[in-house]
Amino acid sequence: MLHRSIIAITLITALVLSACGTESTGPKISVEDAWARPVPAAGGNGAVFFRLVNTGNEADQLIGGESPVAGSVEIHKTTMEEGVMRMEHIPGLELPAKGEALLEPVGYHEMLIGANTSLALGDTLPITLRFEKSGEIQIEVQVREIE
Ligand SMILES: [Cu+2]
Repeated sequence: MLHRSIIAITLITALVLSACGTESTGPKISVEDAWARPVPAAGGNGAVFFRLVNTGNEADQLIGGESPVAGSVEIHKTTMEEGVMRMEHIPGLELPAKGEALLEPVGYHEMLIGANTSLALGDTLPITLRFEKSGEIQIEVQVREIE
């Protein structure tokens, strides 16, 4: 009898979850191909790159992040002006509905300011990405060479 009611509860839960699923609105974000540059020594700065994919029907915005390996994390935009590379701190990066945003070298990145450890090839580091609507998404990032 107890067994039967557990099955009934499980079925009801499954039905409620699937009903929510079909009516879900808002952004639905996944983070793909995350990687970071090596940081030769503690105290240096690092950069994290990835692709954001939003399969939801609402736009969102990447507004920052944090990592236990860095003093702070900022969203930066790299531009080339007359052969000089510049980085500027931007408050947010737009992620369109049913769209993508790419963080790549000579583009956007999440900058690790003041790494508290060196980061060597093959190391992984945790980083929490913060979004305006979706809140926080935690990912693991592998340190790689620039492709
Ligand atoms: Cu930067």
